[in-house]
Amino acid sequence: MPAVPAEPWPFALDERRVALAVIDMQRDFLEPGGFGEALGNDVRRLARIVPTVARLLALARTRGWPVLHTREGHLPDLSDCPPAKRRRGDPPLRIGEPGPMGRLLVRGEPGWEIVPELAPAPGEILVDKPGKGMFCPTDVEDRLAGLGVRQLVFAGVTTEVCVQTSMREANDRGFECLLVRDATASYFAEFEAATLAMITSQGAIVGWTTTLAELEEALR
Ligand code: C5J
Repeated sequence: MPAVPAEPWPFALDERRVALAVIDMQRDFLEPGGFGEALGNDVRRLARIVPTVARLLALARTRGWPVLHTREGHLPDLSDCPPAKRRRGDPPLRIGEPGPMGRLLVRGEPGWEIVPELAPAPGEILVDKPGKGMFCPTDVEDRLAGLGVRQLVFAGVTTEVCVQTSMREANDRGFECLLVRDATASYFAEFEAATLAMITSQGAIVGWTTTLAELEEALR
């Protein structure tokens, strides 16, 4: 088993039991005119990790790991969007309102799609989730169990919201979680740094972090 250099200590990667989870690399979060920008964010910090996530995806595919992609979004009638969630943000720019890439954060709209550079390949797992965490309420736990997956390598956006929530959910379910630091981003540099620190604190209380170069090197 390769030991991947990681914080707080090396991660014993088991390639027979690992999958890659790419969280919410959707146009709505990464491109101007989407939900992220509607919330007042500068999307450029997120867009710049796309080449790194593409390299990580290529690595996982070459190694034959299962790959899953999550998408945050709501049904067109918004019946799966709690009013408390919809009330956040300016009324004309709330979830379900029209934007330059279609209705904000609604399934099937152009903005809800994964950015073309990271498009899922045939056979990869798509997890459509109405919330921030990928387990709530989805069938991902059963699908991972069916594949014998016990370790998850994480990438995606945003570090402190959907990535961290999904990692915490996975950690509570007994998965060993490794986040690739340069393949995740937040709209806020300070939240990104704080999340990376809190994940690995107290002896990997949520999981481990590494860099893509360290992971590549460990697998060479
Ligand atoms: C947010 C996400 N930030 N994918 N979603 O609302 O992190």
